[in-house]
Amino acid sequence: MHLYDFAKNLVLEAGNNIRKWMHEDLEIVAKSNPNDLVTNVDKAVETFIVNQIEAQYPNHKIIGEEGHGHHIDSTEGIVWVIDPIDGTLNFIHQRQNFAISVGIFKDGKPYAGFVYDVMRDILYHAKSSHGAYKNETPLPLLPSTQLKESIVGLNPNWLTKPKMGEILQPIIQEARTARAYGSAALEIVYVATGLLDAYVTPRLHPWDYAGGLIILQEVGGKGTNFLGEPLSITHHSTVLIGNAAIHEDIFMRHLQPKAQELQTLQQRFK
Ligand code: 2AM
Ligand code: CA
Repeated sequence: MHLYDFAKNLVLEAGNNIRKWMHEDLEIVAKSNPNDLVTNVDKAVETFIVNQIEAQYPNHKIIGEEGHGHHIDSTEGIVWVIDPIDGTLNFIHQRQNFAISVGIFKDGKPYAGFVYDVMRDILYHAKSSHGAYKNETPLPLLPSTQLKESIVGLNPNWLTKPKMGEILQPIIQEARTARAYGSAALEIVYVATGLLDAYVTPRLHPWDYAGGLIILQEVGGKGTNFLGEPLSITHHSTVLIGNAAIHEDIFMRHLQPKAQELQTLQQRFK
């Protein structure tokens, strides 16, 4: 089977498993802090996906949030970047508004991206240079918007952080309004489908954005870190996502003038 079809089926099957497993008792464990939670389902879904890939493609590398390949530094060959459940707090509290995110890269270049909104049964997917789809419907190229006429996605917790809050507040003040959905992967595909015009966040891991990024690029959107550099698929980063025009607008007027301060903050948020 073709790699793209294999990955697509695998993501859909993993979503089926989540819908089955979520009705059993959830075991919830805190990771780095009391609000950074993981469940037995996150781990079981990652194990399921990794086992299937390893059985079919033993030479592929796999980076997964729940413990796979965190040592991987080289992007040579085929690299899968996986978040079994993006939006774990939504999964625990709401049992909805979470996604499976999978990005596949060939020698560091985007090959395919999948973001599966499990409870709505909507698969956002894209193969590089072949366009992006919401289920079977092709997604159109994004229009250009300026910040003042735009909706910006942002986790409001960041506005409470002293230094980063000061950098982000003027962006939100200038925007038409802000929205938060609690799953970075979904927020990125919401930019790719035009529900949001931009998404800004000071700290994401590659598994949060790898899948969404490829979908975004296929509709002409842009994703970089706050310094305008390409997003890493092996290390975490600040993240600025948008249609090409608003990305430029936010970067040039709000972030680039603060590049020195952001350099320092970027270290802190690592
Ligand atoms: P998760 O649910 O897979 O942990 C919430 O605003 C979004 O940010 C979610 O996609 C969440 O992913 C991610 N996230 C939460 N805490 C994070 C952290 N400390 N570093 C990076 N990403 C984080
Ligand atoms: Ca996760």
